[in-house]
Amino acid sequence: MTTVALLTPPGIGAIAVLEVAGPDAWPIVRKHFRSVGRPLPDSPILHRTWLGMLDDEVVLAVTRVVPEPTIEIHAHGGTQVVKRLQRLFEDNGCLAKPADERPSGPRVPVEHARTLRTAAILLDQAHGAFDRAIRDPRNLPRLAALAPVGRHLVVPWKVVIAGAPNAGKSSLVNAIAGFERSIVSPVAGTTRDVVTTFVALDGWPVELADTAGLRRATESLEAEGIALARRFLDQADLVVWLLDGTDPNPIFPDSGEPILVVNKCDCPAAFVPPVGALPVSASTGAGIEALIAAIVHRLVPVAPEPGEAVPYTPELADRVEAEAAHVRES
Ligand SMILES: Nc1nc2c(ncn2[C@@H]2O[C@H](COP(=O)(O)OP(=O)(O)OP(=O)(O)O)[C@@H](O)[C@H]2O)c(=O)[nH]1
Ligand SMILES: [Mg+2]
Repeated sequence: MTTVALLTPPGIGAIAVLEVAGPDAWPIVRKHFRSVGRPLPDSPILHRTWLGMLDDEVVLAVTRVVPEPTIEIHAHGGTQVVKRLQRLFEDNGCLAKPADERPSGPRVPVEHARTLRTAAILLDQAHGAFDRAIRDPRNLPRLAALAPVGRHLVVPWKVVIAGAPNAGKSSLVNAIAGFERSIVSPVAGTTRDVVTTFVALDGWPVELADTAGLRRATESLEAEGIALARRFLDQADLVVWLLDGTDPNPIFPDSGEPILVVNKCDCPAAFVPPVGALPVSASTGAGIEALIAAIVHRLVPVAPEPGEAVPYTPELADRVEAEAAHVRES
């Protein structure tokens, strides 16, 4: 049987590589390929390449002749080009090999990783780390402990920076991001919309949301910004609540378990900081590294070792947690 398989990951890339393998691979390629240089010989020659047209412009490369001819077709990477080539070979009697022949679980979405660290974890799973581990029920507790990481290998964690107007929320986002993402001004009520910024914290993908200062607004535009901020707070994986260290009447959070931060520690304090609050200065950068470490610790209490199994999609994470809970209760 002659087969056709996509070797490159699905999705848009510069180049896509298809492999046609089997007894009829060479006759089918010869029938449809128009060389722009030397013509194709009657039989494939190992490691020989040709440039030409096969529906679109492609490079042919013979990668094996025994036990069966195997030809790589390097084409432009658009999804339509790939689909047309796959269809051409299927119409000529080739069997389409699924891109994903992994025995259990969905395809590993390596191409959607946003950071090197998450890409490395997803690659470990593409090489079978999770598939091997899930076969042994003794691994369930550890897999369940890594489920929170598994949920965010592709989708960033949402961290909302909240607090009173003028506390320094926008300044803090800029200090963490390392560039001027949000407008900073001494006027209370500067930020109206929610401004999101993608950052990698210790290699983990995080979306920081800078919000409108939470107070009783006197005009409707600011009130809308505050309502939007509250919606983001409800959906956040973590809230960083900023207190203005120079404000004698700071506003404290009314619910949740935020990381409490006292900003403007470069100025004399106007109140005794609450126990456990982290002192920072968004202006000088003091305390920012410790704050990033605290955020990472809350988001990723357990990090996988290199090569370790991780349930790599939200669905697998849910499944593993449910199975681990079931085993604990039985
Ligand atoms: N001394 C000092 N000033 C700061 C610090 N962080 C922010 N500021 C100042 O505080 C003022 C308010 O800063 P913003 O970052 O705009 O505060 P915000 O919380 O985003 O304000 P709103 O968007 O209005 O809610 C600006 O004048 C900043 O320069 C700090 O660490 N130290
Ligand atoms: Mg602001």
